[in-house]
Amino acid sequence: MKKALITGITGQDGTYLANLLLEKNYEVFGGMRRNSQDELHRLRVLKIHEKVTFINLDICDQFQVFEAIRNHQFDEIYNLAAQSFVGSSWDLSIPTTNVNSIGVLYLLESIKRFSPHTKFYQASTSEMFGKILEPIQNETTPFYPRSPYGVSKLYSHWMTINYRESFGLRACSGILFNHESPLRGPEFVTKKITTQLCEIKFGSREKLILGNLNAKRDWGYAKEYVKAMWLMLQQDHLEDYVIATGKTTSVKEFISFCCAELEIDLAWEGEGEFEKGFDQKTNKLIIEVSKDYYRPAEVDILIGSPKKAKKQLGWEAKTDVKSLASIMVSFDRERLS
Ligand code: F7E
Repeated sequence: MKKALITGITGQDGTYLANLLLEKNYEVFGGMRRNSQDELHRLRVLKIHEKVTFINLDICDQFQVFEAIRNHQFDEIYNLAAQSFVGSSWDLSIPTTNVNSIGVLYLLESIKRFSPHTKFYQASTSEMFGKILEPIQNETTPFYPRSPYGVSKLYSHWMTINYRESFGLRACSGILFNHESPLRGPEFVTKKITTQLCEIKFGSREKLILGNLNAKRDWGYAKEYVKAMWLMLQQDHLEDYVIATGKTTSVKEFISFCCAELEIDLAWEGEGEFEKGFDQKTNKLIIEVSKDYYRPAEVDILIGSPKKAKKQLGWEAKTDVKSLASIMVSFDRERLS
């Protein structure tokens, strides 16, 4: 039985990955900070909260990391612990850097010293491409991060490469583009849209207030993306991969897919911060823009090339963004009705 540690196990990706590894008969350990005990709700949705062995682990605590890695001698470690909300990273730049950058260094250093056979997966991100330098981003596209989050992740991306090249660590990064699901946190735009549109439909909310409606993202289904993480660690030579669908969609288009699912007949008026969405059946204003949700520096558009992942890992995205919107709306509709 292989032993895997998932840091950030209580998040969307941690939950889906734990489920996948349990199906593959791994002994799954979940790293949790002491104060996150109440955050098992996602694991409960998949009914796996009693199948995971939890260990007290804050990756910002150097000694806890050293000890956990020395004592358990894991076969694989998936580092999904992060301050992952880009929007907060300007206000929280120091804690974001501590967990997203320095925490990763503690993990790499501990593996090097105490458990060099352990394979290591680092959750890198399309946010490292930021102000894109190539229209379609692949593994060789230069980076230009636009947020403290993107910068912090770029540090850990390069550190992972550096430990692989300098010390022969079996470590790699998945450069994952946006990936969503019913288990997505409510602060991210897709989940905010699906939840709040359902509430509007059921009459418990009047308006959905958003930021930049024109931002475009390459959105895939998280449940499929965790499979790519696992595949990366099963290769003979560990390398970094872009994981994406290869298609981009605006926030506004995502809203339209969700409205169609909910049979909301939406009409738009105005532009930019004055853009508004009306329900044509009820004549009510249901969507508004607020500059409060604008970011100090925006990533306008991202499109990833999944070619290398398809060729070398045999991985490709199966769920398109419209089906993803449908899956998320169905879940929220059921939950809120
Ligand atoms: O924003 C725009 C916002 O917060 C998407 C994280 O998982 O994916 C995620 O980062 C876009 C941005 O995700 C609202 O300005 C408009 O352009 O859902 P998001 P993200 O920032 O792309 C990457 C790959 C990660 O690695 C991150 O950890 O939507 N937007 N109005 C809004 N965004 C939010 N959150 N809320 C709004 O009201």
